[in-house]
Amino acid sequence: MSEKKGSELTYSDITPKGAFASRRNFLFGMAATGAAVGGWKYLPRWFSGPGKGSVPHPLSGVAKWPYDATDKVTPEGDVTTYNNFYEFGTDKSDPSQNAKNFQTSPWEVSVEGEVKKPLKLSMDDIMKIAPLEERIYRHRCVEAWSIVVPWIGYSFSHLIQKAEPTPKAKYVAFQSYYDTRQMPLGPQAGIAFPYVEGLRMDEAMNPLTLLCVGMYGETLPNQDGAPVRMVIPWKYGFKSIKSLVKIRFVKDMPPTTWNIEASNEYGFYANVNPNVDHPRWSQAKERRLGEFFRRPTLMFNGYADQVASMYAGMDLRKNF
Ligand SMILES: Nc1nc2c(c(=O)[nH]1)N[C@H]1C(S)=C(S)[C@@H](COP(=O)(O)O)O[C@H]1N2
Ligand SMILES: [Mo]
Repeated sequence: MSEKKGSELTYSDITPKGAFASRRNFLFGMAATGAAVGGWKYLPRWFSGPGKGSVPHPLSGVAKWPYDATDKVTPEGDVTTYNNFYEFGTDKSDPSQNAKNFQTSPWEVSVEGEVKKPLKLSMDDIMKIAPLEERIYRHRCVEAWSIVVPWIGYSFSHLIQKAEPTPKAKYVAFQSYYDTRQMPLGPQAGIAFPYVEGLRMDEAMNPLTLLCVGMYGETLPNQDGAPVRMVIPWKYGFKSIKSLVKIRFVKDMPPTTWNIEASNEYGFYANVNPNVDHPRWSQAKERRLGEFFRRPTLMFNGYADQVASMYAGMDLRKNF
């Protein structure tokens, strides 16, 4: 195809998967030269039509982030078919099957609580808060499997700044979408919904904490948390809450789904820690999807330089 600037791309440029790869590389190359940032657009999910669910579509003008994990990126097909998203079923293959018709447009995220500026954000609003970046992060599930994913989003701190938390805000509480009409398997999952999570304010402000709207060059597939999720790469995967609808700034440590279900197994912090075993299995190693041999798990999932100082003086065996 002929080369166009990110801002010149039109709907007709939205191409099937294979043909897209070359343009994706081109766009990231452009961003690296500093030309494309700001030209991004959130393209509506029009092409599957109402009632048929939504399918991922390319995101343009995504800048390259300079601190990527250098591990081999996990094949997209693994990341989109091996999921935890209990609202759509508890088997790893369930979400890709059962989230196909999940309606994610229109979408609204409510930002509330201890803030000077409560917000009701549409996806278009969310896409405008900060320029999008592609960030390759390692992602480690508490179940000892891991993936390496090129996520698309921006530091959650940009949204925090927009909401202007008051000095009383010490934690951020997150809540996922939940509706049994769209998630009929939810009641059988054995855990309470809506799914809730939380971060301490400094964790939420850490530049690694990503408000995520896409992966592999496109908007998020439903099974990976469309249309907007959190990604917190130094914590076990269950902290990275999907399909966000509520962000509440609060005074006290908020309840979190897996801690509610089994507080002896899942703590609030959930920092990846090879030295603290899960009561039922070791956390020393992990299986990277697509690989055969297990690899050692790294402290803070390899992000210690960026995050360890936030936990200085804390007993990480107690605060697991
Ligand atoms: N709403 C919601 N968010 C969720 C979950 C879930 O069941 N429901 N599972 C969590 C867990 S345990 C993991 S490992 C990651 C998986 O994200 P992925 O499927 O995109 O790899 O999502 C997390 N976010
Ligand atoms: Mo997980």
